[in-house]
Amino acid sequence: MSTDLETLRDSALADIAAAADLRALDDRRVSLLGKKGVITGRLKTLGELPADERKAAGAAINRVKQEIAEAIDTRRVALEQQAFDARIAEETVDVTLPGRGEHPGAMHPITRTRRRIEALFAARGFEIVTGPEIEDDYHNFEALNVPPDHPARAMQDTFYLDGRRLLLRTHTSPVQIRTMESRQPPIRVIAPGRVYRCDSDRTHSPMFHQVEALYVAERVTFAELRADLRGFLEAFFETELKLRFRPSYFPFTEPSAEIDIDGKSLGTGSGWMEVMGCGMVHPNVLEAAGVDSQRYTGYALGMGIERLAMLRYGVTDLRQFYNNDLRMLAQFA
Ligand code: 2U9
Repeated sequence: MSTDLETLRDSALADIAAAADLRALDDRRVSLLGKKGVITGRLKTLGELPADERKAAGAAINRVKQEIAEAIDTRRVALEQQAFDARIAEETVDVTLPGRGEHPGAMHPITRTRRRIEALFAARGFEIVTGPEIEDDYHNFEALNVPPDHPARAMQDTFYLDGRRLLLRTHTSPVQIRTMESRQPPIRVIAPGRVYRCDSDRTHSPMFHQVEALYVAERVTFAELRADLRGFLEAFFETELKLRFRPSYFPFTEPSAEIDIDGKSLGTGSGWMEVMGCGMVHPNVLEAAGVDSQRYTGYALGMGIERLAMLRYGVTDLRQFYNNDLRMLAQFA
C-alpha cells in the first residue's frame, strides 16, 4: 500500500473514531464513500495508472474502502447505543407520582331518564317502537283527529318542510298510528323520541323528547289507565304519590285528563305540578288507523322526558339540558 493511501486510511479512521454523534458520522461517510467522496475519487484515478499497476492499486483502494465502511458501521452501532443510553437516563419515571385517574363520560340526563321510563314500561309488557322524525300531515295530524283548522296546526307551532307537504313531528303519536296500521290489537307499545315545536323559553325548547304509551285491546278501561299511570309514576319517583286527574282536552283522546302530582309528594314545595297527559283513544283515531272501534278500546298517555328529568333531578331551567356544560353533565356520572 502506498504511504499516501495509508495516510488517507489513518486519517479517515481517526475522523470516524472522533465523530461525536450520528450526524457527524454520516457527514464523514458521505465525504469518504459518497459519490463525490475521497475514496470514490481515488478509484476514478485508477485509469491514469500504467496498466500493470492498476489491478494491485485498485485492490488496495478497495481494501481501504472496506475497512472504512466497517469502521463506520462499528462507530454507528456504538453511537446509537450511546444515544439510547442517554435517552433512558434522561427519561426517568417517578413511580411514586399519583395516577392521572380516569374520567369516563356520563350518560346525558335526558338519555338516563328515557331509559328509566323505557325500562319501567318494558317491565309492564310494553314494546318500544320508533318512527321517522320527518312526518307527513296525515300521520302527525289528520289520523289523530286534529281537524284542518285546529290551532295546533298554526305555523307558529309546527316546523313545516317542503312547502307544507312534510313537517317535523310535533309529537311521537304518528309512530303509534303507523303501529296500528301495520298490526292488529292487542297492542301495547311506547314511542320515545325527539319532537319539534316552534316554541322557545325557560320551559319550552324547539326540540324536546317525549314518551307516549298506547294500549289497545278488548275492554281496555279508564280505570286500567289510572292504575297503570300510578304504578308507573310511583315506580319512577320511587315514592307514594298524591295524584290528581284533572279533566282536559286532546283531539286524539276522549275523555282526556292531565295528571298533576302534589309537590309535597316529591318534597319540591307545595302546589300541583302537571306531569303528563292521557286519555282513552278517540274512536276516530282507532278507525283511521284501521282498528275496529266497536271491538277495541285503548288508552294513551304522553309525557315530556325533560319535564320528568327536571322533577327528578331538581333542574329549574330546561335549557340546562342542552348547553352541554360539563359542570352540569359531570354530575350524572
Ligand atoms: C295515538 C292516540 C292517542 C297521546 C297523548 C297526551 C295525552 C299528552 C303531552 C304531554 C306533555 C305532550 O310532551 S307534552 O307536551 N301529551 O298530554 N299525549 S294523550 O295520545 C295518543 C297518541 C297516539 C294513536
